[in-house]
Amino acid sequence: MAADRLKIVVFGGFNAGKSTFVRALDAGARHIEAKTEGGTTTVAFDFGRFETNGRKVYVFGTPGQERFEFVREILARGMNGAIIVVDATVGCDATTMQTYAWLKEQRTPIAVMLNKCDLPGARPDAYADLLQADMTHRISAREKANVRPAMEAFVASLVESG
Ligand SMILES: Nc1nc2c(ncn2[C@@H]2O[C@H](COP(=O)(O)OP(=O)(O)OP(=O)(O)O)[C@@H](O)[C@H]2O)c(=O)[nH]1
Ligand SMILES: [Mg+2]
Repeated sequence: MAADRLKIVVFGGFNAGKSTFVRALDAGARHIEAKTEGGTTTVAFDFGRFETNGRKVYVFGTPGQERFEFVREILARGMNGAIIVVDATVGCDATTMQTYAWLKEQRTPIAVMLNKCDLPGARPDAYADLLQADMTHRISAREKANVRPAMEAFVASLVESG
């Protein structure tokens, strides 16, 4: 693995909070989105970057809608690790489970972010065992203060195992 530069790709179902997660890591993140009734949806990708321990980390958020499978495949090329964002108020959809199986098959290091834990309807414990990842964090992507340490722990694990 190139020690000083890492590519991490963020997967997860529609509306899980992937774009919010990327923005929490980088206030200057870029997003290619379309308007929906309830807000916005990613139609290409999110891009953010940050540095930790002298390493540059490039973060790509994928679109969650099923029809964008081809975009996810393109963004996944050459990644060092994958994040799966789960909306802990609704759980995992079939597309997320397929992505998870595919990442496991490729032996990509995975960190699961059980998201929206700030909401009263969140049931992270119900989904924690469903996806066996290298690490699992309970977060709110709206809180930068818990997103950054979760990501730094994942980067550290990639560097150690790499
Ligand atoms: N309460 C709460 N809302 C969140 C959290 N994370 C994301 N949201 C909200 O959930 C909605 C969807 O967030 P996005 O970040 O756009 O979700 P996404 O996974 O990128 O969605 P797609 O690109 O359409 O797949 C937005 O209204 C966010 O503000 C969270 O941790 N807590
Ligand atoms: Mg998005």
